Amino acid sequence: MLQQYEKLKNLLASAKKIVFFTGAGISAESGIPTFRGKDGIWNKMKPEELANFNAFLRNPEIVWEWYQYRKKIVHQASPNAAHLTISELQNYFDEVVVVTQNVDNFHRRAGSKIVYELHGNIEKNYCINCKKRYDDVNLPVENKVPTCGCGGLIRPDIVWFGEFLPEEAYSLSETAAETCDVLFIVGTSAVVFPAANIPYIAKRNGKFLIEVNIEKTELSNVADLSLIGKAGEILPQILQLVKEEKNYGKNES
Ligand code: BV8
Ligand code: ZN
Repeated sequence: MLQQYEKLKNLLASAKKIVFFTGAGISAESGIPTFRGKDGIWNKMKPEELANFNAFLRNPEIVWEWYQYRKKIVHQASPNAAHLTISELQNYFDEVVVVTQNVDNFHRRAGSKIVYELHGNIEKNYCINCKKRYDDVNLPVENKVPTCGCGGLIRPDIVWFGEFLPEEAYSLSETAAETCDVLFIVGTSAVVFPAANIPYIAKRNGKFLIEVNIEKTELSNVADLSLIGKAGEILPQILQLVKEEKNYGKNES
């Protein structure tokens, strides 16, 4: 472990490009419920009942109610130390790329500039008929389903089960995993594909993988370093390490 830690320190001192692959766990300390944890959303309802297109066609009111409820939680919450640390790390590396499965927009709200959202964004919507976008508007829902001028139903721009991921975001994420120096895996159970391919792509390309999670996951044995603890506590420690390494380098040169 110590040897891996030393390796991480040296890598961070020389790294130019780092990637953060994040899941619901990074927003847990902001009060956003995760999906599969003990108090996870899916424990109360089956994702198939809500996060899929047929459920939406069958029962658009329920699906809209669920997303309005989650949007309200997101709007009343804020990014936590983990999101803010990733944003601050942009001052110490040429490139910090965030590849997130989360739809809560917290990485952008925390100041991260390069964010690829593999499962969409809860602030964005579009018409299922003419595909017209209804982004960043507070749709007049009041328990009825918003409809487009063309008469089509408006849906959240979120990737549901059985739906393809946004092509550009996914291919940019693959490239980031192939070309980075270090990839952090933060707060994900890594069971949802193809998003969970990203860490494996980095591994296949010989990148150093660090996992940050409150418990072991499918990826813990794939990662070079698996740090058990809260993202909001561990990531600030990584930032401290980077500051020491980068300042030390400055004094030396
Ligand atoms: C696709 C949007 C191609 C909704 C989500 C059988 C039938 C149908 C499909 C499949 C199947 N088998 C496999 C599939 C493919 C399926 C899939 O992977 N299913 C899994 C569940 C088996 N994938 C898909 O359907 C994808 N599309 O394959 O398209 C295709 C096309 C046509 C036909 C066939 C195939 C689309 C997947 C996207 C689904 N949408 N969300 C919404 O958000 O409302 S998935 C959902 O899971 C969220 O997006 C979430 O981000 C994602 C992953 O979950 P996590 O982020 O990891 O969250 P989780 O709660 O699981 O874990 C939290 C972690 O944090 C835990 O490890 C916990 O320990 C940790 N943690 C907690 N607190 C902290 C912490 N860590 C650090 N600090 C803390 N404080
Ligand atoms: Zn329309």
